[in-house]
Amino acid sequence: ARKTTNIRNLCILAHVDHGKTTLADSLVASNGIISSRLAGKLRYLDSREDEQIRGITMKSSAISLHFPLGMNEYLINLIDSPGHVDFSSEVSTAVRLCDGAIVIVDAVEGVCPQTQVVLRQAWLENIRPVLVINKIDRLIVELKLTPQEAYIHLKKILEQVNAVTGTLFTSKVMEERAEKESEKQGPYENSGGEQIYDWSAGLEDTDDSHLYFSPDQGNVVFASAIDGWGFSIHQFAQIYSQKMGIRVEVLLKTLWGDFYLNAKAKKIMKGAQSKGKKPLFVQLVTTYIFSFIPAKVEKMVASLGVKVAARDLRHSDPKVLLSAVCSQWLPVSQAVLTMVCEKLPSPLDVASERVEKLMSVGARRFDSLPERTQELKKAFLECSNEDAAPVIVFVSKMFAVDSKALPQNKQRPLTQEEIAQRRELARQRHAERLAANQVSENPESAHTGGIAETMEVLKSEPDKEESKEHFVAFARVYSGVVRRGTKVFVLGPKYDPAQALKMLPEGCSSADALPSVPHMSCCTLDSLYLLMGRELEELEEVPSGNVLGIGGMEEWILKSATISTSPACPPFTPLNFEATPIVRVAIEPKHPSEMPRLVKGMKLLNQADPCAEVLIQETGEHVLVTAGEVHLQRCLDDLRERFAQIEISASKPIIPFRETVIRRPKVDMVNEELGKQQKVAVIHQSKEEQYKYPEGVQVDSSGLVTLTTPNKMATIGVRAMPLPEEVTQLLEANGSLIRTMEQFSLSMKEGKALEINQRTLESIQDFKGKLESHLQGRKWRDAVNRIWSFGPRRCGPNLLLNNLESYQRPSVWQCLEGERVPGTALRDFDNSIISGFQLATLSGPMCEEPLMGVCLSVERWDMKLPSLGSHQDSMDGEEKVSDGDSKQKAAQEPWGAAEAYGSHNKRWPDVSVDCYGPFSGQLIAAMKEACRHAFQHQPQRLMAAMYTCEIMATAEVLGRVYGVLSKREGRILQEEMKEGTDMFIIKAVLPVAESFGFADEIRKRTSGLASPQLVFSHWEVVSSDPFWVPTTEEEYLHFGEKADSSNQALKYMNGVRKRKGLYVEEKIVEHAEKQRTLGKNK
Ligand SMILES: Nc1nc2c(ncn2[C@@H]2O[C@H](COP(=O)(O)OP(=O)(O)OP(=O)(O)O)[C@@H](O)[C@H]2O)c(=O)[nH]1
Ligand SMILES: [Mg+2]
Repeated sequence: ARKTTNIRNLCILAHVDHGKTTLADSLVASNGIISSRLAGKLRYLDSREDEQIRGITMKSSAISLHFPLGMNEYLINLIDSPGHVDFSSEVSTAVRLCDGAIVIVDAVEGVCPQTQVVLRQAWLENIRPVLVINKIDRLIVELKLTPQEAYIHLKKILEQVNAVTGTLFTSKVMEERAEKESEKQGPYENSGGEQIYDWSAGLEDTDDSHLYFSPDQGNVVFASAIDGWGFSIHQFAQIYSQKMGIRVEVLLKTLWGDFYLNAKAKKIMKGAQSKGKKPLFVQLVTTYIFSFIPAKVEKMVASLGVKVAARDLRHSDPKVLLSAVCSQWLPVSQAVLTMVCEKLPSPLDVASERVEKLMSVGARRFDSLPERTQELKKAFLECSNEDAAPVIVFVSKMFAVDSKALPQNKQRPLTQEEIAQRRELARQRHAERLAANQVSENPESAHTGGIAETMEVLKSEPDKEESKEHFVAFARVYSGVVRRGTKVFVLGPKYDPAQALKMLPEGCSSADALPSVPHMSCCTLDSLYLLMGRELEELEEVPSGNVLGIGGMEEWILKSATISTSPACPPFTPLNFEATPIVRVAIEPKHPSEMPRLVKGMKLLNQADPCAEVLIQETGEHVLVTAGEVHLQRCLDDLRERFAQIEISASKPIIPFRETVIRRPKVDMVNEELGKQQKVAVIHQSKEEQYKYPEGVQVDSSGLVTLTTPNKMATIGVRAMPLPEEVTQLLEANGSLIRTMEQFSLSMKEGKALEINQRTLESIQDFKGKLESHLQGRKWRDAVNRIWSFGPRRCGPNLLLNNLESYQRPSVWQCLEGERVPGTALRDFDNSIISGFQLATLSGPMCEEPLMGVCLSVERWDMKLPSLGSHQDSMDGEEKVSDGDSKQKAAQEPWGAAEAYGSHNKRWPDVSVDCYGPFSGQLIAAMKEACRHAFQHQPQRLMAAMYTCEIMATAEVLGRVYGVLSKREGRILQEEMKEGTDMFIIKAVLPVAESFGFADEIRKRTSGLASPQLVFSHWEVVSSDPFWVPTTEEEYLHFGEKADSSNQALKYMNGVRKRKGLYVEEKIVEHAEKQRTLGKNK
């Protein structure tokens, strides 16, 4: 069983509750680890208490199984993953270690949002999926479908799933993949002229049919995991081949699809539908399973040779009978594991494209990597177990186990006699205690005795010393053999083999004493484990291609890492996390003295969860960021019960907002066109007039804000404009491209060139083209080429534009230019302007939340030239570079010519520090202030984070669902009937700020029928103006004096300001009343 071709690494993926863990139970039971009677009820891989209580999986866990098939003995490393959207990062950690996946779809619910997500994840990681349509029993018992209806229903579900795969296939990812595949050899033909696809060899065919799910392709199983039965058409083909004397291959091709049996001619014909015949699948398959009439059963049972208990045969509930017969006749584990071994690739079949992706080539060109690194690709492809092969291991997450659970600390399982002995001992002790105490503290225990007592003894014995958390790394070997005691390099995500190879002596190994290299450390692997669900088994060595656990790595690895014996190994590409951590809470210990334990606990939690983030804010608050409410709850439980073991309290969730500006509205708050209303009295002056700008800040009528540094050396003019929505979205979506561009510019500044691969360059070109197409019109002329920076953090959804005509700086798009355009050097302090912009976009003036969708255009930047000569008055040395100046002048003077800025002899030696501090700092502060004022001069709005959710509900509870949604400011996007059911699917969006308790409320109001999953979707402008006060009679009548009754934005804004300890303006309202009286008295 140690042959690499016989290993399958796979995970089970699906939408929440579609039956992953239940199916895993059946597979586990096939190995005798749990009894088959309990399979489906135990949910063995849900080993956490809260997983069992809530009935949902929260952590991925792995188990190794054996499966004999024909002459071969397969080793199957199975990973069960959670389906709830909050835990999708756990899915990412599982998918990374696998070569294939079982995707499950509920036969009633069909394709759900997470089904689409997991299919996408599988594609992105280049792993091959097979499909299980689960809960077939519900079609019989709940929907009461006839065999014919069932066939049509199943066909629809397959179409749905394939539609998702189809869109993935046509998407860019798939195009590239298809391109690569077509270079390889196509299918070969056998003598009969039929095409045969050699799956087991793992060759990719030009034919794309294997990308789709179809029973005749052998990649679909129909199952009822809970009842332990399931089948592929393979099994039926075999049964009928014998019975009817038709070749298995023919049946395989015709059992699914538009074929029917012509009984007279004893032939299978095409065109069942047009001729009104029963398709073969109905006639030979669903008829048996769907019309399970008890009278017929006894005969059938006899003919199948299945043993069914007489009690079950006479059971009045047809479901019991169905399950009793089918689980023996068509055991689900047989069907699923056969499909897995035949259709999923072995570790040897890894595609070269996947290797390059894993090797974290990212935006770089593969051939720009060091030669020794490139050579490692071969090791990946060979997946060799030779001693000479380099060890390459990837750790996708760290999980905490109790020290008691480690095999070293655990006694071997007790034999029957030992258990009996202990039980006796326990009984004696108990009796003694009873006698001693007279009064028993716990009266029940005296009666239960037996097992409970034994459990107590088993538990309490090894538990004397304080239980300590241990971390086990969840990992896979990609090359070489991992042995206990091997010395290895642990490579962090930022490790650069090119840099390291230069620093390290030729041919060194991890056993040598080496100079310290950034992001690399050396350690010894001291414990290796076989992952067996709840149990770990110690191993001496693990060969290539396997999933394993590694103990004792917590000091070296935070969440994930790459381990290798070769320093040329690149760190693996980071995991794709689908979830955006968005729910944050501040955490405090109940007793302040327990702070150190909280800190330690949060550190452990951070390590144990792939997606939770732990931050300490400037205010000293300990903040926990999670993917959603359910995830938050789990993290808090973990902290309380496990990692900190103290009482803690968590703040209300901290809701993130964004700040933006919009175009001046044309209508007022009562929807009347601005300027046309009768202003009966001036109730309020317009905002601009109220707003007092501080000294040194000037604003002209067009909104240009001008500001001078305290030392009067520099003057900056900035204007803020809203970006078109499409542009903001583009910027949001292309953060990683922007980062690559930024890296490129940085390397250019340092005089090196980063080699960017063709594909990335094309994406950047494409991105640029799209930006250009959305930035049209006079206002945006040449804007794309004038982009100075992105922000905040140099890659966010805001733009800094260089609208200084006299300053041509190197473009942010330099990487697209074949050669460097000469003569475009940076002006001194260019970076200060960027930094000021970064600060301004990181926290806005409304409530210090980041900006979004704002363009800040620099239109003036004057610097006073300090007296270079000695004889002149400093004022004479003043030179200007600005738009306001005539162009000729700018062109003539030395400061106008860009090269001059870069020359070193004209730096600012004298002015760099004065009584106002370093000049660059003054410039940064001035730029930041100018941006803030420019922002405030425009109509400001908050943006709220929005969730989307899909709710499934029956017609009766629909009204209540809508009630809850509208109360929480939700909006319905779509409502449709789910085909073949009486359920409605409602798609809605609602603000994250209103979402807490939403899922619970929906569940309660609909008696548990609808249970939505909230997925972060986008940012949306809150339409109300937080600074709004009524200025017309109509507005005044409509909103009343205080005008804050309905101002959601103001509520949000003040909420954030209060939390941050910022000044909360409450004067606006007082002011308003005074104004009004004034107006009336006139
Ligand atoms: N009728 C029916 N119910 C099933 C079947 N398989 C699973 N269930 C039920 O569906 C529910 C969810 O099953 P799980 O196995 O926990 O689902 P899961 O996909 O692991 O869920 P998460 O891990 O939380 O995403 C349980 O109540 C099961 O009893 C099936 O074949 N038929
Ligand atoms: Mg589960």
